[in-house]
Amino acid sequence: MTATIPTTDAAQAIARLHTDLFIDGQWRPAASGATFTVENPATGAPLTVVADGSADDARLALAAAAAHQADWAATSPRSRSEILYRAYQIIMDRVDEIAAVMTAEMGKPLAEAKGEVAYGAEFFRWFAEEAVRIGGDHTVTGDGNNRVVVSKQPVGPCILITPWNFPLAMGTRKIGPAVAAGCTMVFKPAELTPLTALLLTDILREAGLPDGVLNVVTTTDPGAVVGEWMTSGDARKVSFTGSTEVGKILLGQAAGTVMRTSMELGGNAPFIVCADADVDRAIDGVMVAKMRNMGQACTAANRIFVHRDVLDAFTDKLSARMGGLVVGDGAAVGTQVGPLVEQKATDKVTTLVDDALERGARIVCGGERPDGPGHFYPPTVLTDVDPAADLMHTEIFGPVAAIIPFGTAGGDAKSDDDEVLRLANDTPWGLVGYLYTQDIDRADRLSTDLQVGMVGVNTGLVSNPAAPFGGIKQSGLGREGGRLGIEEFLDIKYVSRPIAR
Ligand code: TXE
Repeated sequence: MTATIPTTDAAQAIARLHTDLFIDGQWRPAASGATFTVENPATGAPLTVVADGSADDARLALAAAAAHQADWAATSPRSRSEILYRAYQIIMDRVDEIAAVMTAEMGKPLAEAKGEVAYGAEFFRWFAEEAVRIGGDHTVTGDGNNRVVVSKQPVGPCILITPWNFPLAMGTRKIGPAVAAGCTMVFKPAELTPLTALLLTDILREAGLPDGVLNVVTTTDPGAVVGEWMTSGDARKVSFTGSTEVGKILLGQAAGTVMRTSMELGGNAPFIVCADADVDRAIDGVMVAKMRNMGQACTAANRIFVHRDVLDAFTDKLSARMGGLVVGDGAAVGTQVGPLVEQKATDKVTTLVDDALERGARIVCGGERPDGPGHFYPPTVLTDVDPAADLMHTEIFGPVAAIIPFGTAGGDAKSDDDEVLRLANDTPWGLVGYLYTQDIDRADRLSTDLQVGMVGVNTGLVSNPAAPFGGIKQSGLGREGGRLGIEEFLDIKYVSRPIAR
């Protein structure tokens, strides 16, 4: 396939990439011959073209996954573990190359991309270790007459669908446990960022993953490709990370075959700064929770609730930090904030900020969209945001810190906590919450009563391969990572046997 080769550092890596579909161990063009162009969001320049798969390609991919399931399930946990560990090592040996590709297609600054590569690789190392620890259970029935052996088996062929915001880590977080558990897979990466996924595919192949275990279909028609997989009856599980809207479509389709589902959907994270918080520490935390990935994370601090006692200090310090960030092409030395992923994203952020301003919010810094190429939005701080503003009820997915004051100056701490809990929980989402306080009892109470799956106490970063990532309410179903991550890819079976006496 011909490709437009850019003149950046990523060019050589992209030129070496396979850009076809990967089905049954073979790179092959889409059956229709169609391709689509991947662009650099910092410049709008084309990077390369990749195969644009259709339902026909999807059918072949799932057929390959189904055909190899039994053999793959019969491999030893140790051999699956070794493949993952080799892939982990290859990724770590090629951090710079993978990060360059990721930055070129997605926009995040190179330093962040390298951090994601290390984070993403760690899922392979973690699940290499979990692969050999898939245990079971054994008991004797109450009457003493039967032995019950509970074992775990791979659920079967899995559908993996990833978003564009963490092009490597969202893939490894799903592929790692699926490989460890002994599941075959069909994998559809986001159409905005297929290149990192294709590089990862090549790495897994190099690490020794057998043909047919991982089948990859890139496409601009996810509804058709994934719809084919969801309705065919051959897939036994879907693991999705993306918008709540698409998650609901998939849940509806999954009902048709009663397929197992893992859904990592949107968030609307509250970031709570209590009156007794260490403000400097809270600023460090919010810079991570808000600005990582230019705010394009489901864990992003969407609503920053600041107690009136520390409001001025927090707002001043935050706007000084945000205003000093260097915005530019993620590939350029010194860039701290890259572009958003596409034009639609900058338009969405602009609309949300305009709505907040119309409802009385004030801009403390930023807010002016620059002219020129690339999908840039400046780091922006808004204060006095009305809890009814649209950005309080939508994922901003951009570098906009929205501050909502709470509590009464020098007021009763208990009623202040009640107020902020009510505001924080007033959302259909429940992925993560952050809170800053130096009072251990308050931390315990707020973390207990926040309606979320994850809480960061005096930290702005909760993602960790050792922890079970996931949310409650409309943020999703299931957990990824940690000891629980592999369970999502395992079925439970018990065998009952009379005890011969
Ligand atoms: O998500 P989509 P988009 C949120 C965030 C963002 C908004 C829109 O608020 O602004 O969603 O982003 C695939 N059947 N998150 O439009 O469409 C798609 O190809 C099957 C939060 O990019 O959900 C991609 O692979 N799959 C989220 C994946 O779904 C379909 C990360 C995600 O894209 C499909 C991303 C269909 N009908 C966005 N339609 C997070 N949890 O971090 C699309 N897809």
